[in-house]
Amino acid sequence: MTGMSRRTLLLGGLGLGAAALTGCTSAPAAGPVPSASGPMPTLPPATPRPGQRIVEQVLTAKPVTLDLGGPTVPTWAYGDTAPGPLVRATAGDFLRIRLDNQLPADTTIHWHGIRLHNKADGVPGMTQDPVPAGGSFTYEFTAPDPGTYFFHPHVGVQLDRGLYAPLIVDDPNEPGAYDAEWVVVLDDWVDGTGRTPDDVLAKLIADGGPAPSGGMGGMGGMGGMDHGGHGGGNAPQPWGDAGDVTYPYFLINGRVPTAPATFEAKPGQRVRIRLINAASDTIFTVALGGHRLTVTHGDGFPVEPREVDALYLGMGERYDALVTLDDGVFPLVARPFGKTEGGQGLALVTTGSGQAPGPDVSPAELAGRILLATDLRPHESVRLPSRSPDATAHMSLEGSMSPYRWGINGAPFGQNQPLTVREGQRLRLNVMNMTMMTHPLHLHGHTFALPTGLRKDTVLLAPMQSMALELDADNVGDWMVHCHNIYHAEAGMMIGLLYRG
Ligand SMILES: [Cu+2]
Repeated sequence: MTGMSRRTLLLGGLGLGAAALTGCTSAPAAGPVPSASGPMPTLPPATPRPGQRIVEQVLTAKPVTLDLGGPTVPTWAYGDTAPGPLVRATAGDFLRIRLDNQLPADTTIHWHGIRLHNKADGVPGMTQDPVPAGGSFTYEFTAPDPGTYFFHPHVGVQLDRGLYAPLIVDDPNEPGAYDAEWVVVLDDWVDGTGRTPDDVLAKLIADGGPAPSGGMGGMGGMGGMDHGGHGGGNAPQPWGDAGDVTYPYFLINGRVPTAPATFEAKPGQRVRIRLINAASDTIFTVALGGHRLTVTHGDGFPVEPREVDALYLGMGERYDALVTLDDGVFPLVARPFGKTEGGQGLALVTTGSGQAPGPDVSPAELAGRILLATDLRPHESVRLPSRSPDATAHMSLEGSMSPYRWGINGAPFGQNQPLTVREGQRLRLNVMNMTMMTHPLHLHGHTFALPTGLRKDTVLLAPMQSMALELDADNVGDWMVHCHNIYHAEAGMMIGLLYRG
């Protein structure tokens, strides 16, 4: 396929987006289908192919009062629960999801981790206009890759409300050698407890003091070193200072640990656990008491299976793990890393009789072997082909608590120079974390390869850590690269990655 016809396909997608904006939900006739035989992988189609299975769903974002298992909180959610309704498809399906915005604010949906058509990516001001209060927008895209994903707004700090839900893309070629599957969504909760996430951000900025005049001049280089304000030096390894916000609750599947969600199974059954960290400011250490977990997928992509006692999940990360269940009642714990208030996240796994563990239970596995993404190797089927980079881009993660400002390459988003790439290039991103905090770095529309070859879309970068990430520029559009601490992102720790001809 020539570059010209590839561009034609993209323009077809633009037209579709405009139709959806005006409320027209009928799909235009399918355009030309890109050939699969070219040197480049095909673009994810923007319109359904003849015969393609279509998954349709309506999501209503609205104010709601949620019962977290005792505490009741006014918040915003997709429907009447948080996490919101599961969206489930099979790889290759076409998703047509209408967002009805009943919030008193603009919103969008970002389909986190999906290699989708750019116009469905949900970034206001970059891939679409925000969906106004009372408005609706239909997201239409093919989900090309199986895996565990989730979705959330890409507006302000709305992610830290109840606006998140899992998106599971099944693999038609996977045998599914397990008896049950559990989707486990982790969250840190503050909304409706006397503060909203907007209040939290305003206070972080106010407590950080006035910004120096003259813009971001102080942000470069070691600007992050003045982030010593809350005990980073004494925090346990490996993540140092891992969060800015004190939360009253940590939730698993929307429940506090005194009224936990319960998963039931039979002893000896093999379960696939799909873990999603939908938190805004919290890295979790996850363990299932009395069990070891065999990690099989990271951010949706298969890995060489690895048995661990526990694993870290940064904000926006997902892992799948298999476990063969013992007989009894067991705690599934999500321990917030480096936080001393608010307890922990807890769910129960019940296969027989036994005393339910208390909300503060501390399984021995939390002190065992804890998986880092850098310990994993990719499954050979998803390893990027060996190739020298055609281009290199540098990303310096910078910022400080006082003033509360975060940025990339010397300036906050909107003032920094976007990264650029040409279609077809292998791009090396040399990322340097120049701060004393850990940041989960997330790339839209692609997965990158770690130096080990591990394919991910979100990776934790420890204080002062550098990492070379590689990606194939196979999805034309304007994309974001950003910290998935939503407060850092909103304070400026984002940068564009734009395809240029
Ligand atoms: Cu960050």
